[in-house]
Amino acid sequence: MKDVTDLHEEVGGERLPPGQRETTRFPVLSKSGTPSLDREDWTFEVWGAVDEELALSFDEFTALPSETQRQDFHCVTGWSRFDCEFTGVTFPTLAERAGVHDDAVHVMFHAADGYTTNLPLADCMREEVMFTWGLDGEDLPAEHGGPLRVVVPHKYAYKGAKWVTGVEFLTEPERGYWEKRGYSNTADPWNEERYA
Ligand SMILES: Nc1nc2c(c(=O)[nH]1)N[C@H]1C(S)=C(S)[C@@H](COP(=O)(O)O)O[C@H]1N2
Ligand SMILES: [Mo]
Repeated sequence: MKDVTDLHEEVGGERLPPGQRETTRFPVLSKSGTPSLDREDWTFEVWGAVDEELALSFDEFTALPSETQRQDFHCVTGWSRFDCEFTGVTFPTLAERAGVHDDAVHVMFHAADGYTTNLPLADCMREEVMFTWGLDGEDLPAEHGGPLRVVVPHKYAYKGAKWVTGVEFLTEPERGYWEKRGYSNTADPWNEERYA
């Protein structure tokens, strides 16, 4: 299994980012409760600055080349959960499938509860940015974003959309739900970029 729990070395930081405490629990943080989503009646869409707009069923999505990674998870409210095992498709794999245009610079993730979150394309084109449907060998629980969520272990967890149903490739930066409401747009845990 690919282990990316050492990515803090890239920024010269400790494994536990400053101001965080480690927990073995996995708290749930959602702006408005858990939407009930049926895998049989679920579509994942890719649109914007791409060669091929996609609309994939859950079976089609999970048939893309997938892998399991060991990752740490850092919540902006101050807890970190080490050694999560996430199974899914990496962002670069999905991007390659859609064919991203040269003028794309930014990405907006869209979720079934109306949540959005944004990242520069360069922050997404990393092998540890994943669309995941499995946690610790089980289906990803609904409260943690099942059927499918995003994980972005080099950022605070609000950059990872639970219940993700779409990705939009943008030619200009835009802000998502929390980024418009006072959370940091950049969200680097080792630099404690929590609030804007
Ligand atoms: N769709 C959606 N994704 C979301 C959220 C949300 O409210 N809706 N909350 C974000 C926030 S603020 C955090 S800290 C993490 C929490 O993930 P968890 O509930 O699995 O711990 O999900 C992020 N992704
Ligand atoms: Mo959060």
